[in-house]
Amino acid sequence: MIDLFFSKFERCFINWDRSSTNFSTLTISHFPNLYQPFGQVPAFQDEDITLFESRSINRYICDKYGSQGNKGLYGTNPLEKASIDQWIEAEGQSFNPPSSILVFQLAFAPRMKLKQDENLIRQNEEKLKKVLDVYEKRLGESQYLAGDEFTLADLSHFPNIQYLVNGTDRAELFTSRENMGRWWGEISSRESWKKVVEMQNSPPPS
Ligand SMILES: N[C@@H](CCC(=O)N[C@@H](CS)C(=O)NCC(=O)O)C(=O)O
Repeated sequence: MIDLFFSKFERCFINWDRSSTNFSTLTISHFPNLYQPFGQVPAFQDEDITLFESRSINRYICDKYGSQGNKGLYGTNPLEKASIDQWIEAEGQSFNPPSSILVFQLAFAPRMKLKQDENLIRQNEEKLKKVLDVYEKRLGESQYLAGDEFTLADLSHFPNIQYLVNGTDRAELFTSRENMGRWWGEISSRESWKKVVEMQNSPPPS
């Protein structure tokens, strides 16, 4: 059994039975710092190891369990892996900083009844637009970020885009760009992603 702890707010975590491709959510009573040194989520437990940092967790799952699923998700040779890694890094270092601020300010702050910071929103929208111009060019050259196959590089962008497209009024940041809109339409209609969204929208487990 593999546990992906997703919340220190007693919300839920994902319980993955390795003998199948099924996931289920469970509630945990607490999220001890034991699992994640910064006290954040996610953390990942597999047998006797515990990992933190979402992108490292993703790479580990692909390397260790690739043969049970999409074998090419994290590439099958060093060059493919490097091509995927460069876009995972672009996500972590260029895309995530402005987009995660926008997710918090636009999607979460209103739900948490927190005041939105208009300056921060404006600044990060400008930053994100510049990053998306680079993505738009790239997605005009290949079907997916790392080439013509769907990979972990594309997958790493799902969560923030999902929030911004479906949980805020800023969808057009993505959908108004021709290549980006085509790419998002394609990847977000994958059955596996639809299942994740369904789980995310379902009430917390009791
Ligand atoms: N770089 C870390 C970021 C972890 C992170 O920022 N987690 C957020 C949720 S997405 C969190 O736990 N926030 C609550 C807190 O910091 O108290 C990763 O990708 O795993």
